[in-house]
Amino acid sequence: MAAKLTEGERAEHLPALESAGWSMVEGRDAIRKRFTFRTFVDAWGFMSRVALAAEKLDHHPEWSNVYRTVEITLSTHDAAGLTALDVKLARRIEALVG
Ligand code: HBI
Repeated sequence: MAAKLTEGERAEHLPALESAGWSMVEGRDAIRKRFTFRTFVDAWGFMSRVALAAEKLDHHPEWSNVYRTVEITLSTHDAAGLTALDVKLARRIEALVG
């Protein structure tokens, strides 16, 4: 089972994700980002690509879509908090948006 990120690992990995727009969710050990696209179809295409990336990692986002926005929350349920898997998936998502 994945272990929760240590303070050192958080200091190493979270700043870059925060610069990319991810932030800690209040009251939870989780990170969240809202993506806005030009159209609903662009948002849906993004979700399809994220779904495939998530499936490959066997790590699945909590997310919602409203028209052309997609809000993604990442946390590892098995560990009840952030693990390296969340960092990995967040990075892959960033690579997908370019
Ligand atoms: N996705 N985000 C997230 N967190 C998990 O703990 C998780 C998951 N997807 C699959 C998964 N765990 C399974 O490996 C376990 O439920 C068996």
